[in-house]
This record gives sequence, C-alpha cells and structure tokens, in this order.
Amino acid sequence: MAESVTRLIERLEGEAAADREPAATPDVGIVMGSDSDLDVMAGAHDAFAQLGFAEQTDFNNPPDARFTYETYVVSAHRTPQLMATYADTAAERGIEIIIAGAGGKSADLPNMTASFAYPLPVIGVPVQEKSVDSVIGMPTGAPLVAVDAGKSFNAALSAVQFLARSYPELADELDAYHHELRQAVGDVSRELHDRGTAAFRADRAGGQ
Ligand code: AIR
Repeated sequence: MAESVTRLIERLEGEAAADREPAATPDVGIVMGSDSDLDVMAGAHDAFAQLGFAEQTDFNNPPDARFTYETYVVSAHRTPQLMATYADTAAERGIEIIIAGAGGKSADLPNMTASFAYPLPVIGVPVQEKSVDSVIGMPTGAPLVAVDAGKSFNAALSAVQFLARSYPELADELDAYHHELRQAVGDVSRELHDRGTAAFRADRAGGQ
C-alpha cells in the first residue's frame, strides 16, 4: 500500500486507541472522494462556520470551539482500506456523524462509509447530479440519509440537527440561523414590493 495511505491509517488507528474527552474530539467527520470535490463540499465548511463550529486540524490539539469537524480525502476506489479504517474508527475517535461526498457515476464513498460505520449515521452528498442514484441506492437494512446534488451546506445543517438532540445549545444556533434566513426573505420581499420590479431588477443586475 502507498506509504502516505499507510501513515494515515496508522494515524486513525492511533487516535481511536487514545482515550479522549468527547469535547476534545471532532464531532463531525467530513470525507470526500477527491480534492476536486472541495468546491462543492466547502458548503458544509461554510455552514459549520455560521453555526460556530471550528475545523479541527490536529487531533491532539483541539480548537477552543466546543463543536468541531475534521476533513479528509478518502476514495472508495483508490484507497478502499483508508475508507474502511476511517469509517471503522470514526466512533472511537469521538465522531458522532459523518458527511461523505463523492462525484462521478460511481459515487460509492457515502454508501460504503455508511456500511462500515454503521450504526454511526452518514449523510451522503452527491457531488454532481449524475452521482445521485449511486449515493442514495442503498438496499433495505443498510441506511444512508442524503441531500440533493451539491447541497453540502444542507448536509452540515442536518448533521447539526442530529447533534442538537444531545446538545441543546446547538438547537439555539440552528434557530438563530433560521431567524436570519427568514429576516432576509422578509427584507427582500418588502424591498421588491416597495421599490417596484424594474428598479429592483436593475439594482440586482448592477450588483453582479
Ligand atoms: N471518486 C474518487 N474516488 C472514487 C470516486 N468515485 C470521485 C470523486 C470525484 C470524481 O471521482 O469523488 O468527484 C473525480 O475524481 P478526480 O480525482 O478524478 O477529480
């Protein structure tokens, strides 16, 4: 096996063996099939930032934020052993939910990660429209929840909804986010109505 992959596998196994407080481990694991998926998967990163999460880049040195996530590239087809180890060790490493994104027509990372990580929940993100069938097509008894193509932002919101059942402060974060969202719709609706369609459209076009 490639040395870089072996080292990552050993790292994950070492972290799983370490006895860490839940507050010091990543709560969510984000994996994607390739770094070419990053532009789409960055939506999850944006959502987590809005909800007060920090990215944990060193398992041994967590950020100050109480809630954190980590990010890896794990390919179901190029690095199947790494995928299996990531999913197998996730719960012991303190991860409570995994977001897995993959593109192309053989987007197998979300569903295979879900199979290895079971009963840990996995949210699948089809990176492209053509990946939807391969992400969501799971047989009975092998569950995976998934968002629509490209909707990694919603995957992160859903992950926080799961976590909020155990951590009420996250429900407050989700409420605050929705409040802002509604506020923005109300503002734009009033502006469209009060300024009139032509002026509103002209300003939007000018702002682009
Ligand atoms: N992929 C990577 N390993 C297995 C799969 N299915 C997916 C990636 C990416 C696409 O293949 O998730 O969306 C193309 O990857 P790349 O690295 O060739 O750009």
